[in-house]
Amino acid sequence: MDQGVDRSAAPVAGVSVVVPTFNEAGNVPLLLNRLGQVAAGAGLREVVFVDDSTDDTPRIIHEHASRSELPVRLLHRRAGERIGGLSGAVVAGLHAARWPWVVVMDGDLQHPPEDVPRLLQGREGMDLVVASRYCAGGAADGLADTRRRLVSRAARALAAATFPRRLAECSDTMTGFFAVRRAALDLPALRPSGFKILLEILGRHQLRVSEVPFRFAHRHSGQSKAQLTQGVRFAQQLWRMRWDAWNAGLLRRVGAFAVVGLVCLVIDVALFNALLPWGKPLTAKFVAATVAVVVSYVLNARWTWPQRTTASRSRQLALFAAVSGVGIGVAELCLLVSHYGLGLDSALADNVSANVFGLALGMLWRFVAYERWVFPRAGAPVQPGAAIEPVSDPGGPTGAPEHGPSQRRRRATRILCGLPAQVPGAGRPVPERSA
Ligand SMILES: Nc1nc2c(ncn2[C@@H]2O[C@H](COP(=O)(O)OP(=O)(O)OP(=O)(O)O)[C@@H](O)[C@H]2O)c(=O)[nH]1
Ligand SMILES: [Mg+2]
Repeated sequence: MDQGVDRSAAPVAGVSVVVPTFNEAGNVPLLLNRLGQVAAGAGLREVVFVDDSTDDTPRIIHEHASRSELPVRLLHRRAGERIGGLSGAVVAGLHAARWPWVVVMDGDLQHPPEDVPRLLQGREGMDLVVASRYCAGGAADGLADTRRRLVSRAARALAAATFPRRLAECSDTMTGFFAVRRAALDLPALRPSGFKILLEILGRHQLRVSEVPFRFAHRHSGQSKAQLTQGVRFAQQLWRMRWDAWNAGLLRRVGAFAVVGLVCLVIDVALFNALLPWGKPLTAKFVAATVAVVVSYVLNARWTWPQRTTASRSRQLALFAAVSGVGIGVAELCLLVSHYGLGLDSALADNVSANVFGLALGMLWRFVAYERWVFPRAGAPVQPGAAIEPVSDPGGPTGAPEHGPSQRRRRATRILCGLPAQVPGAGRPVPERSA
């Protein structure tokens, strides 16, 4: 899922601001103005509008970009090109952004630009900083009415129940206001759809997350685009993410576990037979089984549960051996029940009970026990109200990798304007791109 993602802490440098817009002509001028006022202090280097508007928002962006303190870039997606709606727009913006950190925020001023510096101050040592309405100090005043508040609460509860480990501690998984270290994201792994891009990001990555409280303001101008159909999309998104996580993870682990089991069986049998000529079959079996358990531990730790590290390898190996021992006990128990309990004492019956049922149940026990106790999941660390430190602003690009959009998305987006930087040290020249 997040393979190939750079986990090192990138040097903190410039910031791109990505703003998805859909008919926000009445908000763009004030948004640019207010962002411009905090730009220098917060290290903002560009604003990327990803616009799906059907009104004159693109024209307004053009007009006001020339007066903006910040370089402005506009990706306008025409009808037929608006892949993934709002979430797709944010992902397109993440692809287009030029700086190592990206702030994602709404274009209707419900996410106050004045909070951007504080949001970015929470990024030290983190991959993602969430602006939360629901942690201490936050407020959701701007949610239109009680119905919206209830829907928001239910959606958060459902998401937390679906991803108890990854999301439970993040107090606002539905917010569209966050800052993310772009190199920590595996953008092609995202399947954007609907309104909840943060949920998609959290559900498909293991990120270091902190939270900063903010007050969700009232919409400045224009109309909300949130509709009932977003609820259906949200449920579909949750289901798809859960399914993908389960499918990709569990099936792969079961497959690796089975292969390791086979390899270790071969080692066990081969070693036992190699040692038999010494004339000490009990010792031979003990040595062969011990070697097989150690090899099984090493291979399972490396292939089946590679991401699940532990503080103490020796303790983990001891637990692994104990679970394996119980697994052998399970096979013995099957044989005991069938041979002595049920009186099925033929060679065939013994083989079926010990080597079919016993082996299968033993394997099942071992897989579940390894998964749960020997190689448990760590869970995503979330640090609400993380330490706030002054933002550094070295003032130049850090050579952030270009996450160029896919060919398909390249065609689907067009940059209509790229204006020169007016912030000291801001921005590389923004190339014009056409579809
Ligand atoms: N590019 C793009 N932007 C969108 C789309 N839908 C909504 N937006 C933008 O996403 C942001 C959030 O949308 P809103 O309609 O304000 O949704 P909301 O904040 O959840 O709802 P309200 O609280 O009622 O405002 C705004 O900047 C919208 O203009 C879309 O399909 N494409
Ligand atoms: Mg809004």
